[in-house]
Amino acid sequence: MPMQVKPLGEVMAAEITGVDLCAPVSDALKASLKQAIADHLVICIRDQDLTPRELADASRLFGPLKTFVLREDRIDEAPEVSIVSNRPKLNDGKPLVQAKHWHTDDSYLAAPATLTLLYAKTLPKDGGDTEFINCYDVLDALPAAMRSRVANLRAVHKYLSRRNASWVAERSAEEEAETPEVDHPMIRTHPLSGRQSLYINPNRIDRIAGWSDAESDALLDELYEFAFQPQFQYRHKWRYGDLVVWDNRCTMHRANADYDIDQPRVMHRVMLEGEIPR
Ligand SMILES: O=C(O)CCC(=O)C(=O)O
Ligand SMILES: [Fe+2]
Repeated sequence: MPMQVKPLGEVMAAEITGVDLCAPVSDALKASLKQAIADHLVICIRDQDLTPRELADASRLFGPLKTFVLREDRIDEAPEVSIVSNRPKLNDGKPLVQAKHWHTDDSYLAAPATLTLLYAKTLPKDGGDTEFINCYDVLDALPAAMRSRVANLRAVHKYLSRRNASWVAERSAEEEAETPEVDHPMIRTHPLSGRQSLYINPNRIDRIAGWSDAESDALLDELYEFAFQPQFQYRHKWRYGDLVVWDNRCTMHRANADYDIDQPRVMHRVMLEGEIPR
């Protein structure tokens, strides 16, 4: 069956069917998958049955993989795959929804992951959706006065930022040494599409480079309030077999915490090698 692409909403995201990532993938199919990500920012490849190693191999179709900073979350048989669970080892296995505030992955690094791949292993009966924001649309809709204020600014991103609202795992000394603070432009140009997006991360942005905390807070609060509007969002309802791939360069996401946390939710996750935001 040939690959089919069907948009999942008005804002972004598409469903891909007719693909088996465990079978050999031709160059043409690989190119079509990459094109689908460029066109839709988030894709959901349905009906996959992937061991961690198969997930890593499938992810490599999109580019070289990285290993996650936090050692504890890595899977032994495939170190590029990490576990996102609502019983995280790093919280002593106690129930907790990770990543429940808006963010883009990895922005505390100099070269954040371009794509993230998330594969559903165990899903709650209802809910546990992942929500996305289209940051191209956010920038396009930003009032001109606000856009000109952010035009040449850089934001300081940190693993544990002053403004962070999410639970973050403690790092070992080695992990901490790998994650010094960095700064990135607030308007980012996607190297493939050439389009600009608002590059913000409410979890990890500590302040605007060169600005006081108070001045930074005022502008960041305003930008976040604008960016979080529903017209920029897509909400993914997971099914078993879903492999969702998103582009961190032009989207944000969060795990929806509005479900019965007594039910386990476990995802396998891979990130692609990053690039320096420009
Ligand atoms: O669990 C989710 O829905 C999202 C987790 C997340 O933020 C990530 O894997 O980067
Ligand atoms: Fe994330």
